[in-house]
Amino acid sequence: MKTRVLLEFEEMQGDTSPEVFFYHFDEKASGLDDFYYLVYASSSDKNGRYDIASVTEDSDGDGDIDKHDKKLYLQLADVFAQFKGFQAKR
Ligand SMILES: [Ca+2]
Ligand SMILES: [Ca+2]
Repeated sequence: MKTRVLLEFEEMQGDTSPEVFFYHFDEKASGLDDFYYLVYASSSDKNGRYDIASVTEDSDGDGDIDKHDKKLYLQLADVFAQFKGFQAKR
């Protein structure tokens, strides 16, 4: 199955540290509302270093879901956090 992932900043708790959302779509997705899986990452120190991820997918494709899968999402969130131009201006 081919998967597409959409990354988006969204603020969940109303603080100044946006969460990163990973929307997963398969090839049958009809639009942006039609994702089949959602992971979010959060920065507990609110410093753009992401250390909390919701339940994750088997991102490394080794057949299990473990801390390495979570780590990949967190690393991607860390990189995405540097795309300041994509974050909402307040
Ligand atoms: Ca937040
Ligand atoms: Ca895995």
